[in-house]
Amino acid sequence: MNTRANIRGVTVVLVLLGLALAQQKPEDLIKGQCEKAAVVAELWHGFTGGAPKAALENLVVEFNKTLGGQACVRPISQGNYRDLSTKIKAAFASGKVPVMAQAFENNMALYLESDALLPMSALGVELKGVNPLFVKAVTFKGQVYGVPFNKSIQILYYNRDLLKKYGAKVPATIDEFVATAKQISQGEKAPVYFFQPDTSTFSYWFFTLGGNYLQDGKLVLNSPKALQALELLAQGVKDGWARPITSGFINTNFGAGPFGFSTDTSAGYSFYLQAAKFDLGVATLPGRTGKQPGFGLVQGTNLVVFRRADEKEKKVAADFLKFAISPKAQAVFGVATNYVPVNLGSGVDPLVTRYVKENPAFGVAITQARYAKFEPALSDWEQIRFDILGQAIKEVIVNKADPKAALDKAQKQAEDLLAGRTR
Ligand code: FGO
Repeated sequence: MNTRANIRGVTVVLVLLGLALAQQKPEDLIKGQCEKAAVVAELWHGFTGGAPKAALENLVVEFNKTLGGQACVRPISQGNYRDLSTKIKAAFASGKVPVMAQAFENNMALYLESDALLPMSALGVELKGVNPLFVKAVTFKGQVYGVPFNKSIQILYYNRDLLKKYGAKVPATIDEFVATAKQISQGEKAPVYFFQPDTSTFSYWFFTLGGNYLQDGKLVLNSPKALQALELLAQGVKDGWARPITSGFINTNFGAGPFGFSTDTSAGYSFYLQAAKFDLGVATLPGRTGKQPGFGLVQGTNLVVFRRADEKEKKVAADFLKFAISPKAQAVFGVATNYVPVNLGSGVDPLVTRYVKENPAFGVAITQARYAKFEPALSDWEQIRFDILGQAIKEVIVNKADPKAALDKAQKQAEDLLAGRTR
């Protein structure tokens, strides 16, 4: 063969190899693993793509390898998180529940109202080594009903290039944050704090200003702290330093203007990094004082097991849950996604320690997780956070409604809902 034919030959081999590798997508591998399995344990999730979905699938591939083709876990995306809980509620009605699903704490409270979840003790799943803060969140009436799996924490994202241009340092307090955002926005003639006018973003400001959603066991949405948090955001828009992002994720809106800051989930990191045409920085959240960072909202979900599922599937699910919260699995998953490893043992895994050194973002999420708050685990909270409080925030930020009136209205709507008057 002459050189050219040789090169052509090599090219053909490389192309074929490429095709073969391309077919080895985790999704396809799982299909193969489940092909002849007698037991298929479905895991319904709310990841739609990117690093989180891929990392989950990679974990499943590794787990399935240990089952030798007899049984398998099959992850099924049901859309986003809210689509997921809607589909699960529909599955309750139709009777076709999966064995496993992702669930927020308030989803768990709802599912528990119909006694739909198995306690971890019944499955022989122990949560030894799991961050107690996350364990507490899945504990209802003294029983643990799920394992924390993909738990995120809000962090501060910033544009290092822009900060450099204005000789600004990373703000450590709310006052510094507002002053810096104002300074840069004036220079850029455009608002540089990107935020989604929703309950997640609001919760960072609310918690950091000292707010609490539950007061003496009662849900309060219109407290003075809530008003202060909402007014601060509304003022930011009025003063030209805060830009509301009303559709899509912040990382899909970088083109909307100069991005300076956001206060967003750590799990967004891989998406931000991919979309950013600037030097992306991350830090712990600005605090009320300089003494400690602000409080980040814990989001992301837990894995739960449904009582009504097939017994053989439950056994596979139990083994998968044990695997999913192991220090190694959490280290691999956390490094890939910037979710906070739920197992404290992951911290000593060389994968994590090396990664923290090389990728400060991951270390920031782990540090910020020490300053964390949860939204209330009320069974009606999902509806409240999107359709009542979330709506009120949008009314104020987008339609310029009066903050006090909007929160008072939200409080009334929530009370009516909780009292069963509007269901
Ligand atoms: C999301 C949602 C809830 C509840 C909070 C609840 C329901 C919030 C917030 C509403 O896993 P997290 O931290 O982050 C998600 C992850 C996987 O999709 O990556 C984030 N992501 C994805 C694509 C992208 O381009 N950029 C990006 O950042 C994604 O947000 O969860 C945070 C966002 C929201 O979904 O709009 O949790 N949330 N509490 N959802 N249903 N119920 O009680």
